[in-house]
Amino acid sequence: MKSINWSKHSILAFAIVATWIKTVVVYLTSFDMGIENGMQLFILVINPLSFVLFIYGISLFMKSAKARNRYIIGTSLLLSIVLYGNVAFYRFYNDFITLPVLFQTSNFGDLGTSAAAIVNWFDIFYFVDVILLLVILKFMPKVTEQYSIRKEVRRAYFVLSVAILFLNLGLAETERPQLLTRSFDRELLVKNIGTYNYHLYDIYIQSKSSAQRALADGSELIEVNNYVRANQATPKAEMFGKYEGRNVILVSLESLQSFVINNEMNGEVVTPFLNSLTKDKDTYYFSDFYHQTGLGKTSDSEFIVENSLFGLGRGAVFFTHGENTYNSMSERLGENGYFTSVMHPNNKSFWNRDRIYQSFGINKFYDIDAYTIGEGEAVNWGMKDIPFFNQSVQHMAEMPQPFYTRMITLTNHYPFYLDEEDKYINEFTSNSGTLNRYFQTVRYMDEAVKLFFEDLKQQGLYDNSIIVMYGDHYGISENHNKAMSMYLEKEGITAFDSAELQSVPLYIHIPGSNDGQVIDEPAGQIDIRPTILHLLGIDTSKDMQLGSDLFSEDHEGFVIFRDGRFVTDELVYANEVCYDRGTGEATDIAACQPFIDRSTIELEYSDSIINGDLLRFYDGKTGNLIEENK
Ligand code: GP9
Ligand code: MN
Repeated sequence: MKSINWSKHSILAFAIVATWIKTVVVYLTSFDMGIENGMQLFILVINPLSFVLFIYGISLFMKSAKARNRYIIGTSLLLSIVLYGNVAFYRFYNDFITLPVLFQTSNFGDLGTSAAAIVNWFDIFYFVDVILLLVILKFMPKVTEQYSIRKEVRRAYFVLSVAILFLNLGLAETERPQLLTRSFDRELLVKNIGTYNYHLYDIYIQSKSSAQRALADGSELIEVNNYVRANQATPKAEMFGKYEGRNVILVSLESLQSFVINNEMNGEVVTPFLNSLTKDKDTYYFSDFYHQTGLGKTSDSEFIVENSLFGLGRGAVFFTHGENTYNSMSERLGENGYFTSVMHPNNKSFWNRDRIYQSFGINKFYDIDAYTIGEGEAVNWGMKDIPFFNQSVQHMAEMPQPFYTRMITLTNHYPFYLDEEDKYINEFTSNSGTLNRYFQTVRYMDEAVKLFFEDLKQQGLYDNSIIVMYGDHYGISENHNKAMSMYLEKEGITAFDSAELQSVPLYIHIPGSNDGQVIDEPAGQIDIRPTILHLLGIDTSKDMQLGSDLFSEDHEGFVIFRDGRFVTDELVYANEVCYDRGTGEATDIAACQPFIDRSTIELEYSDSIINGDLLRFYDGKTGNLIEENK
């Protein structure tokens, strides 16, 4: 077998190695990747390789040395520009470029004015591989020789590139399960699959979205509008506007499910404070309330609460449709004189929050940079809830009033780790460490909420606010059914049980209302938007929303899950089986059929609004279609 003559291929080999090394050096010096262990570093080092091999490998198909060399130089220049573009963007925005920002000229307005501060003379380093290639080309005569390459060698080369890609994806999947199906965060994507692959992925997602958008037109909205208008609930007169002008504080309680509320674990109370609220004179507690999220988890719950629409069945709508036109609750409140914000001590680009919050018209995002995390104040995913609440109340004290702020807690997140001093109760005793620890982190969250109420009182913010708290999604997945059945003292967890376990608590706490109740009608996150707006006296009769006011006489106890399951007073539909809620036994599917039909329609309408970006054709003030394409 004839061996490969490396000197002939030296320019190709050199280009690959140079771009590879340069990319890794740039990762480590120009971005804050937060590498936590050897495996993450290893993934970071190999992640540019598959793409670099592939793109330079195309030169192997070129017949003339001139074309080949030109292609290699051109490619290295292009990759350098992409990488450097990200570096410059990152210096300014602390984020990686995503396709839509390239089309948003305002971003570059900002960049332009501070270009001098962003660009340095030593940035020439980012082009070092291009420069070296040019030098080689000039001084190494061999590289200008003509050669042809055997088919098998070429095939082996590309097989290698694909193999490295799969190795990379496999390792990334173990480090960060569901990375590509859920998308999470640009930083995590770059860290795990590399800048170049990330851009391809981003181009794929964004172009899919924009193709669907381009094909849509406003007429699709007529049918949706008819449905929404026919099903909307009239607010109860005595509740509408009853708390006009109050501040609204929404608290997303990470992974909190209802099964721990008013329940014990090995004789210990899990949520003493949240239990007391269920009996409190100023609290409406919804005991049959459900999350309606999909893969987008927290971000889906945010989406549902803000828009009273569903997230998507695939991926995370926060990531795939961050640039759409929305009529969010924040925007409505903003129009009504509210200062609107979100508080969450995490990287701002996580779940693409920084971008979609702009589309929601949210005035300010208090991200990780708005918090000071002292020693011992971080665990698991980041800042602990107690200092988070504490510093957030200080931020609130500075906000113009009335304000609407949405707080997203973090400590009670899988895998539910805590520092010793924050463990108020013992672990549970089952085969699942996850479930065992869950009770402890939930107990910690309960403590955090109690202290939060005290902080609010101390700051004088309590009396004039409405505090709404809800669980964002499940914390214990079906992987822990065995342990769950042990805790619930059941023989096993059926599809019926799993559906009911999707219940999360909802508290609407209104200081001074003196009307506290437990409301056991089925309800879902999609109902939060109209409920709050109506309490504040804001009309939503023209809004394109699928939920309905929980205090309205017309509110229907029918909750649709994102995956097509549903719950009513009497029925649960799961795993294509219709269950009688009273007995938990299967019943005639005919009983469920009308609800199956309606849930299919509602999910479809919600999807069509999002995929077609249809709200750009809708005038929320008049309820009319806007003819011209925005
Ligand atoms: C991340 C936090 C958790 O910022 O909201 O997200 P999740 O994993 O629960 O969707
Ligand atoms: Mn969450």
